[in-house]
Amino acid sequence: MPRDVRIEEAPKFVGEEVRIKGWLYGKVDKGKLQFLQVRDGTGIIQAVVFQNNVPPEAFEAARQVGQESSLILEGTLKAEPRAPGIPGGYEVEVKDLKVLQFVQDYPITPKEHGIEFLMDHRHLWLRSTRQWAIMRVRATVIKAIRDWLDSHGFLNIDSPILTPAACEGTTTLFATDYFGQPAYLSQSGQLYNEATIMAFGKVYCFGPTFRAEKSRTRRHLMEFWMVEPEMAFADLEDCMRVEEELVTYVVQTVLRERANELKVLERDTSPLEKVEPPFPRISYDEALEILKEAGEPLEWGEDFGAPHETIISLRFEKPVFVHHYPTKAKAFYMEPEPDRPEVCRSVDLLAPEGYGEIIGGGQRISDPNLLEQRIKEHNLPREAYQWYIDLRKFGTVPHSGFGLGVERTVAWICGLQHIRETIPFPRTLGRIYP
Ligand code: NSS
Repeated sequence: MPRDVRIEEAPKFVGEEVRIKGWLYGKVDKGKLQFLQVRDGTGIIQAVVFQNNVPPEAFEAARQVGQESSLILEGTLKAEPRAPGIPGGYEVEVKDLKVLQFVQDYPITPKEHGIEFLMDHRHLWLRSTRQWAIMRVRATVIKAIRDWLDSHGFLNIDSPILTPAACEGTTTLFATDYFGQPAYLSQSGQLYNEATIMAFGKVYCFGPTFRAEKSRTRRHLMEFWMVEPEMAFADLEDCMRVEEELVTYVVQTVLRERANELKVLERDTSPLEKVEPPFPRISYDEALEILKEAGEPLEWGEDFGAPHETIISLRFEKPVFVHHYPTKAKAFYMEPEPDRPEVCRSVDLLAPEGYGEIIGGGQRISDPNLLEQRIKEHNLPREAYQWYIDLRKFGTVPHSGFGLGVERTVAWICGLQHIRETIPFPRTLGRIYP
């Protein structure tokens, strides 16, 4: 009996009789020899169907079968250095073949398609090697994040998605109806994390977050995934140290475990190989100097736009921390620097090669009176924040945390132009299909 084998395990089963279940990716017709490229979700392998080796109906099926037909084949697995595939170098000498469904006119062909067409066919586009490679990197990024945090004393405590109030600002919320009361889709779990660290010390939440920003850029999604670690008894420096270790672990894990996928993406991995602690640290003021030298001066107090981040990140080979932003440019909960309250203990991490911000975070206000004052200054409804103020009244401690956007991180590691390819079914401005 042949053994069911997944293509990614092919190297382990050379010389054995195998059965592979998958779909036709491509085909070369050489008369009595049909070369089928078969994918099964874990890779692509060449299946060689020779007329003299298979029953006549199996050979006829191989001749007729079209792109994305579903099929099951059996044969001998061989090492063949010239065979294309992922990983290349293996082929199946087919002894039998059964087609479950003959497909004709699969809409996505090897020719070039426009992006709108591909996005309309996202449900099918995910089958192509490039999208396949990106999703496999994404899965590894997510797993590496969890592995690192789980093994460094962080407890996974998830935060609610339906929330009564804003976290980052009210203009970017998706509102819904909660039995007659307004409710909003969460834009960050941070405020809840600040409650749970006082119960568990170090935590992280990891889930989907929602931003109703009307931004049509290469970096914005309406729905994206964010991991948010939060730590009690931690200051801005502690926060940066955790960020650089976590990001390094994620990048090195992808380099080690997803080399085939990065090859499919034609990613030059040399910049990624340089990612290791310590990352350079510059202040907001120093960043303004860089922008001035680059001929893109910015008024002190303004937050960076994507072009500014690109200029700064291109100056460094590794991800770069920009810390101590102007207090007025950041959220109400940022701890002001005691000797210079016009700047706060905030930090963004900008990815190299022009990618820009992948993490935002910093140290939170721990004094209840200062927090109340800030809530007032920002015109936020005090009642909604009563529980958040309570946290500063019952055993307050210095604490810090950050949020890393999964999709921006995947875009950088994969070397993609646009964030829309980093999530299976992207929600962008003007698109919620499929
Ligand atoms: O708005 S952030 O900068 N920060 C927060 O939400 C904090 N409350 C996180 C925290 O300290 N716990 O967003 C953090 C990251 C940001 O650096 C991006 O990588 C990503 O979340 N992000 C996005 N990715 C894709 N699309 C959109 N619209 C988006 N907004 C933020």
